Amino acid sequence: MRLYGYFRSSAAWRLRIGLALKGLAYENAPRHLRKGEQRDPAYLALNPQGLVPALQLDDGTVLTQSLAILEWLEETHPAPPILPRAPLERAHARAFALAIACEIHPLQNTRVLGRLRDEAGYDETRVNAWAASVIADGFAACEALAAKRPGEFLFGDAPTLAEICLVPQFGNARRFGVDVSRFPRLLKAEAAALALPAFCDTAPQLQPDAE
Ligand SMILES: N[C@@H](CCC(=O)N[C@@H](CS)C(=O)NCC(=O)O)C(=O)O
Repeated sequence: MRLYGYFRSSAAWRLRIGLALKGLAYENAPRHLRKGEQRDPAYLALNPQGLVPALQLDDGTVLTQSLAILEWLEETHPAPPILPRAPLERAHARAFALAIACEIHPLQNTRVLGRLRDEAGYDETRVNAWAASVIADGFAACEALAAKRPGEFLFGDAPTLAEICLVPQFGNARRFGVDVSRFPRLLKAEAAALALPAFCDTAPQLQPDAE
């Protein structure tokens, strides 16, 4: 398998975590987002959305969208599971993951911040403030969703899609200067996850393309 990603891409980090949890090896194929390599015609032929990650299987099939790929991984390599067993808990874990992947992350994505600079004339301070505020608002909702969850992890005694989305989003939160101390339940889940090699060994700064 070949993983098209970028060291700082939180969506690609989700997949690195999922692959590591499942014990699956892959070849790294970084695309430098700030140099625009996600828009190279050869890459667009693989993923017309011009986004990372994409996972190319050994038969050439290309999978896109991190959560769809993680669900595919769960279906094809069920052990260890990355979703709770009970249907209701699975729905809650998926909802938490989607709260990050659909409602927070897209608003601070490279191309959205680029449009704020190029079309709305935002300077760097204002761009970073925008990113920080959408992450902080989203994390406040996630903290409320998670507040009454017992234990270390959010949905049971092992990490699920929830932590797989949460930990990389914390990376973005800190990068944009969000005061993460406001989110104690989320921090607890992050700490539990980062104690595991699948989370800490796949961190952006440890990637071959890290700068
Ligand atoms: N919903 C997509 C999001 C993918 C995504 O937004 N990736 C970012 C990096 S984290 C990207 O490729 N951005 C490039 C750009 O905006 O041009 C997924 O979960 O895979």
